[in-house]
Amino acid sequence: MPTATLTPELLRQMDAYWRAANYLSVGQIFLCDNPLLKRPLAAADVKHMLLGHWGTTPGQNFIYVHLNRVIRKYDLDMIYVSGPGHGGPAVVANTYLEGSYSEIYPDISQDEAGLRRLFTQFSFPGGIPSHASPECPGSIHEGGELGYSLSHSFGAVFDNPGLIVACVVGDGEAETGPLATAWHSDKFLDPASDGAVLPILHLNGYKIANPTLLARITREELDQLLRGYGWTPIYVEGHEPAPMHEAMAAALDTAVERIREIQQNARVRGDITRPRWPMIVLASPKGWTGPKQVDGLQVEGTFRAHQVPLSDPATHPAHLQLLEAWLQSYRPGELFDGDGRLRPELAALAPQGQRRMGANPHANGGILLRDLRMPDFRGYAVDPPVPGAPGIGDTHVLGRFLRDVVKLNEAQRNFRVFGPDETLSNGLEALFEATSRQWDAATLPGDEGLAPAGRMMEMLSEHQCEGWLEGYLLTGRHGLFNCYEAFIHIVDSMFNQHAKWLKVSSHLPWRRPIASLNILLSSHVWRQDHNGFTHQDPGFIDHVMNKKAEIVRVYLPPDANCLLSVMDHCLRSRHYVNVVIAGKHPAPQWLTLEAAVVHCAKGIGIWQWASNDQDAAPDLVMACCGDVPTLETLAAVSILREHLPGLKIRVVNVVDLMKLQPKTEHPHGLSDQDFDDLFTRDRPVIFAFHAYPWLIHRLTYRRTNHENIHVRGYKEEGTITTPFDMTVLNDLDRFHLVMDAIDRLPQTGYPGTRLKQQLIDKLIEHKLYINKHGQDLPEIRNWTWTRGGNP
Ligand SMILES: Cc1ncc(C[n+]2csc(CCOP(=O)(O)OP(=O)(O)O)c2C)c(N)n1
Repeated sequence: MPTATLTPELLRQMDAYWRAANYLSVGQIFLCDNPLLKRPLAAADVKHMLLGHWGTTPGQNFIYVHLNRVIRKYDLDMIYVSGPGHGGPAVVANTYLEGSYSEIYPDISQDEAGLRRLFTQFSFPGGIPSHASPECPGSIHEGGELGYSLSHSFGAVFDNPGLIVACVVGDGEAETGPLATAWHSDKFLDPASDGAVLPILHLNGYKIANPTLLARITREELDQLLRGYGWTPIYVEGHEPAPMHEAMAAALDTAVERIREIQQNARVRGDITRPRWPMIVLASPKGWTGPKQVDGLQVEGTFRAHQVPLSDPATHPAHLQLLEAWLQSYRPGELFDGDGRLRPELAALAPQGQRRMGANPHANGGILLRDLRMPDFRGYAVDPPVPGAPGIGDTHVLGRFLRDVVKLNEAQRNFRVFGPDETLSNGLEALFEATSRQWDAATLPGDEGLAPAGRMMEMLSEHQCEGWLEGYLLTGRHGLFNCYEAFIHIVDSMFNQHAKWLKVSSHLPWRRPIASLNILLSSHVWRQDHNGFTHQDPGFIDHVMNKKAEIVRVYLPPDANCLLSVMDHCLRSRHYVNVVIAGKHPAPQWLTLEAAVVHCAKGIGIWQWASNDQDAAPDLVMACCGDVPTLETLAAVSILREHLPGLKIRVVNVVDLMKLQPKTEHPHGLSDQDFDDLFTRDRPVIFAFHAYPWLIHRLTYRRTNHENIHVRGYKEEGTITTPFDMTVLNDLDRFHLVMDAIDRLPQTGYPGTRLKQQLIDKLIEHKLYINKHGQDLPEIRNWTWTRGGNP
């Protein structure tokens, strides 16, 4: 429908700018020379290896030039998220045209030589990847793994009231689980204190080799779907450039004005009705403006346009001709001067300075990052009168510390806690003393802890929690994701992508470090008594360990004071993924605060107070990592010291799992000498571990004493049973640990054999007791550390 949004002159210029971006995109995919087509295109001008995605690119170029117009018209603070990030040529082309690219990479200058390098570097060894990768200015979202664009965008606008994220959602991407549920993010946005997300559903109809679902349902169904998610769609549909420019300009004006109106209503008039935010559906041909037909098959407007539509122009003269005609169809002579510079009247269409989406500081969050104001964690310490004194549950103690982190940073609004539905269940109830769960949907009398604005974000989608937090961190803020240990696996893949982003960006000097992604795993494998087997899986850390050592950290604090010390460190750290595993159930407290601080600083250490090898080499090392394994180890040590008092036993506790790796593999790793000092070169080591046992072997296989390291951990035995029985099922209990030790210590002789027989009897007694009483033996429930049986 014709509108008067654009003057004919502006329409002509915007179309030219779009053609320039398309020209640069095709050039990036195909050319290594002759960037301005000053001479007829030759086979030698074409790259040998053609990699990239054309299909999505012209649509994204179209969106970008139109966003530039509204940024200028309304002076918007806007960034661009490319859901189908494989349209990398589009974001590179546009940031190049607006000048932000050359500012960061002066070698890719705005002239003919720069153009040649721009084209050659794309998807080329030593060059840049084909996605909206960290190398690309203005990007906070690589879009390689599809599905996270909307949640990243929402994360970016939380507590950024002036920011609008224009988020291009691929219609294929929209089929993924994470994206499908991300539409609901609109119920978690506070129009008063957060910014806005403008989703642009790019309905180009196809994925790699299939049509997309959203393009093959009726427009009415699509409309109902989007409205059902709470959005107000505005449709822009067609393929003729001129009416499409008109329609897109009008749609964007409507959307921006509606966003402003919603924000005004909330901010000035205090209207807290949940808004129906605008979004745009852009239905345009896949591979728009590209070759219509290749080798007799339709390409434009089909799935065949997805990647490189001309397979090998360098060896295929007809394809070379098609490529030249395609490039010439953009009339580069009208767009660039003889030196390869964008003509000034076109360059003037781009926003200026930091308003350019490639130069917006929100997309380089480290620039905006401010330190958290941190309470002194020592003020939250528990004070165990003796090692092993009962505690209320470690995360409950941590909750008080986090509550005050929230309070102290209320004014600078740069800290949030994310979780699927478990912040309470994970023992962080103290947070509710300081803040609420942000919730913009309806509330009913009797609801608790919900408010239009709050520091906690809870939606039963681990994908949203992770994605929101990533977006929040990438735009320069801080946060924590708390999750049941078993279900963090749901975001294994998102963790991968974020870790990759961190690795690559840490090597780009212009990208400043961002706050670490902190993941607190509670309700862990050993204490899922009421949920049973489905909720028992400690394998996330196996997965985490695959990532670059410079990025990942894994902590298993054995008690509340250690947890406080670890979390204080994590919240201050930069550019890591920190995984912290902690219990929420009442559990013994081992270390005073001072001892905990020293222990956590070392990351691993001998617990002298539990050992008796001070005056001689140990006969045995009892190592533990994790709260429950630590308890079972100390209980085993007390049995050994009582019954076999001649044994010299060393207790080693591991908080920082990375200490076990060689120094050459991880910056935290112990040197071989230090490792041998702790674990000896030849004595048996019984290692009780929180997670799957093979991880410890994987980390220590190069160590001198590896052959003698005997690991007990979770071996996929679980059900609803008592806490102690969970350890028995997996041979991690104190009795098995003692028997393991005896088996490796022939010098224990007959007393050892006799003790072993007693413990076998004990295990039978345990089974009979729990089957009858439904709880653990009193001597297990009431066990306390008595210093090796000599209180
Ligand atoms: C999670 C995920 N699964 C599969 C792929 C492989 N893949 C790359 S592009 C693509 C199709 C994308 O379609 P759409 O989102 O509509 O993007 P566009 O058509 O604009 O290229 C697929 C399946 C991927 N990148 N991520």
